[in-house]
Amino acid sequence: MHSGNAPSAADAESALLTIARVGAVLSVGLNRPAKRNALNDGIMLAIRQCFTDIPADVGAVVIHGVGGHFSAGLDLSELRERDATEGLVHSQTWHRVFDLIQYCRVPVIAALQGAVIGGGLELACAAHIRVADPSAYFALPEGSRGIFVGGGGSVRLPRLIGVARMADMMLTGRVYSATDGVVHGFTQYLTEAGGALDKAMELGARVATNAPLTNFAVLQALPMIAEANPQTGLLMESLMATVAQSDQEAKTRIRAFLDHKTAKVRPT
Ligand code: 1HE
Repeated sequence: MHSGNAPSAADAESALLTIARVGAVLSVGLNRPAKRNALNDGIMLAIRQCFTDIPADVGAVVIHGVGGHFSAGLDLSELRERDATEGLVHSQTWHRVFDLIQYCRVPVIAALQGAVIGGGLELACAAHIRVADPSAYFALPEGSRGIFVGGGGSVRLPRLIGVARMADMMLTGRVYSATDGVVHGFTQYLTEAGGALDKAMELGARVATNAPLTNFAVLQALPMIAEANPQTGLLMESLMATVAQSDQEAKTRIRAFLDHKTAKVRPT
């Protein structure tokens, strides 16, 4: 359990995930530390179940790795047993599970430490915000294992770091440090040692207070708009802006600002 926050009575432990509620934030821990949180079929099913059943009063999810690592990626011991057809089905299953994260009703924040490798990096890419501590490192050893990414990495990762950087990682086995990771777009936050989970929980608590329509717009509309042709995108933006600002929540919040009852924007 992360420091400073007592879990509620609704906390649940399962073998493959640790799940805890801290206020409006659901903390989800990958829990195979002896295997560096390698992603086997069981843990993928547990993630699918967890993200299918996000309680209505949860406002953000933080996903992290139990032990010193986020995830060593695909459980390679399961790969040995798959033929080509099973491989396709497996990859598409991963796509569906990670889509549940990307298109989650609430923001998902990944707290990263240690190995963020292969499928572990693909999982992290499906989150909306990534926070790393200095121990985190990023790698795609698929190239040296004779395989390819299969969890949406070739779609999501180039949008963060660019195709050339991803190709280099896969071809040469290049490993990026946490410091390089924040510079090159793998993550948005770099914390002090051991601070990723607490920072992610702090961010989770904050984003959970946003107007639900704002979070919807950022999670569901923004990525679609960014991929659309400009004219379609601009129209979608106008429609989304109109829906958001006509919501009572927006009116209340803007009134609070005009009445000097809410925080101003200040430089950091
Ligand atoms: C694993 C896995 C795994 C560890 N599958 N069992 N991913 C990789 O190619 C990364 C492979 N793992 C490693 O390079 C290292 O294990 C780590 C850098 C992550 C950690 O090193 P270390 O020294 O802390 O631990 P370790 O002793 O190597 O591993 C501890 C145990 O975890 C050990 O098992 P044990 O029974 O001997 O104790 C390891 O075998 C086991 N383990 N990683 C299975 N990945 C949808 S496509 C996605 C494609 C990919 O993700 S490819 C990348 C796969």
